[in-house]
Amino acid sequence: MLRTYDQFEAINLVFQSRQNENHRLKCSPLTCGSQLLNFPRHPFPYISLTPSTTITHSPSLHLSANLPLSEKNCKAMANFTVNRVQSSPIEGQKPGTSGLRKKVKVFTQPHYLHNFVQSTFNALSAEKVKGSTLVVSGDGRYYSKDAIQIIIKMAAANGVRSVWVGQNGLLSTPAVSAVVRERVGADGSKANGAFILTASHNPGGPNEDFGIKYNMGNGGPAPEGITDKIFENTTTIKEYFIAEGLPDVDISAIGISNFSGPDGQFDVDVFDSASDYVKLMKSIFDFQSIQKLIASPQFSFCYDALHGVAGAYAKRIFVEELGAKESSLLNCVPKEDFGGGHPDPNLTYAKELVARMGLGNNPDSNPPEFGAAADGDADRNMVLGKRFFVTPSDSVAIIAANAVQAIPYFSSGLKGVARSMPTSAALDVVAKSLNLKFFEVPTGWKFFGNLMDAGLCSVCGEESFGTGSDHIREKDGIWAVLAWLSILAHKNKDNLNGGNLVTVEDIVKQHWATFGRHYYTRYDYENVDAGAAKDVVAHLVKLQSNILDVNNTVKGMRSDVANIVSADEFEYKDPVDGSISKNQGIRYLFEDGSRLVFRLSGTGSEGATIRLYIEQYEKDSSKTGRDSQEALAPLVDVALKLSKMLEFTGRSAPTVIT
Ligand code: VG1
Ligand code: CO
Repeated sequence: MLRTYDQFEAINLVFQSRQNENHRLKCSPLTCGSQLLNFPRHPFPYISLTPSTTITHSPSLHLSANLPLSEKNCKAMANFTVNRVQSSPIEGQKPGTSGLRKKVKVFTQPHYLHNFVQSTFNALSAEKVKGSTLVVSGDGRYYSKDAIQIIIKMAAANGVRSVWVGQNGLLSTPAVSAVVRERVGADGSKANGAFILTASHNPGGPNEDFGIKYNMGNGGPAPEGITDKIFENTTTIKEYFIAEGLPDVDISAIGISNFSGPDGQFDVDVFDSASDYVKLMKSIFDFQSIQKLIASPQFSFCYDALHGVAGAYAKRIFVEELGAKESSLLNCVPKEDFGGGHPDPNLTYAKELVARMGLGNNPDSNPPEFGAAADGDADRNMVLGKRFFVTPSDSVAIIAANAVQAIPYFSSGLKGVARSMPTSAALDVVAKSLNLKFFEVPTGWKFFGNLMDAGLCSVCGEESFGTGSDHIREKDGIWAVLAWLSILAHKNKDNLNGGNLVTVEDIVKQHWATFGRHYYTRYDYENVDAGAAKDVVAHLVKLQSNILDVNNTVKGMRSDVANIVSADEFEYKDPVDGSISKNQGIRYLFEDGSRLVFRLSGTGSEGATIRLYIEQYEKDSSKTGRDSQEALAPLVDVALKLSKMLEFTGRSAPTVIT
């Protein structure tokens, strides 16, 4: 009997044999079980079938068999072709500190996303892309779902073998990193890279930001060598490839869909967004001891996901695994527009949490002992104690100082520690005292990856609420919270049933008493005119050529600051691959260890953001308890006058003070 299926439709075929014997089936293209039987160059081959064989067929499949086939039990398979679409370069696709971030309106113009994705595939080279497994997901912000379908189709057309998508397209940035490093596919495959769809702490929604970045097989952001190549490709692109005839994949349901194209089989694997990450966290921390802390009547906890993707993990980890109350979760339902807020966990934007913790305007009268927040893609963290803010630069230093005792993953010691240049030197003091390798890298997590891959660094952090370790290759907001809970659990292990709780504030103050305190503040001037920002930079660089003059000017402004001993633009030579990154921030270094650092943000999507970082070290433990803005007032004054901030930008105050 001969049956031919020319059109795509979900037909099911089951091979039936009266004699229970093996038969041959003539087909093209065809998959049989999980085995690909696609012979584009050899149409109509014969394959052997047993009565139990499941046949998956594709749109223009021609089947002819000498046996009756019933339409049952087989999954349909779409057959797609590759469409080459003519395109041309679009300006401004240079990835910044962490990927390409632009307004949704920019991303949705014809060819915009396509050009960037194809430029990335081209930068990775066709041989590496063909047959590879790619993770595609993000923080769920507006336009993510459309972008995922486009990337799936482009991946298929570029010969990718499998695309892995977190359910509903949700995966936090750290979870993507964990999935790339740890997850094993149904067929034993591992991921080769990932597109992360996020603009992180930038707002989302039709009038706000979208973003995309590529991560490598180690789970970390593409290094500058690759991002430079991607950008170069965007300036010369002439065409991109996209699958024609591939239907949109339902990313709301867990399961694998199979398709077939000119390069063979193509799968989309939709999986649970949290399980791989939760498993990894359980292998790092002692969940039982954290459970005891959370269960203690002396302790109380709250967590604010600012409607970012962290919500998808917070419930699983803090409530289901660790026993926190549901009511301890704030804004933990991920939303496309982050509820209209700015998903940036700092004292300005995490207003609700700040009030709940007894800080800011309208503080709660009975705040919890511990509070934390995450940004849109859950790689950042802000840690607060009762009426107490922990500076991120202190946070990484405190985690490093306590890691070996409090966190099982580090029990055999730290390989080394690292911080970004503008981050305070609190970590340096810990490294020195514990005799650890220490590295200072430019801003952006991509610079930590090489150190970790080379086994040189275990814990690292940035002043911008980013903390993490070599368990993955991204900063990790929930990891940082678990690290703090572990430290609290460790310090309180003997007094959870009555004794006095060692609080977050106690831990920080004890740290200052031991290591000294780095007073620290950051001023952000957001959405400044780009020309004005360039002028500030040019002015500050010019001043650096004559330190003597600068010191005279500074002394005229304030006599109560130390002398500047050197000034430069930070340059970094990667100790692992020798690559050099220039112009990574303007530094003024003072005799007493104080620093002023100026740099332009690389994550904004409009205008320019000037960041000013101010730091001063106080060793004398009797002087570590001052208010940081008050302690830093003289240096702030000098920084603003020296940079002529008001004159150049017209701004008399920053948008955000941290
Ligand atoms: C900012 C931070 C930087 C961080 C980067 C990405 O960059 O300063 O420390 O690595 O954001 O974080 P910039 O160039 O704007 O200063 V995230 O959470 O946006 O991935
Ligand atoms: Co982020």
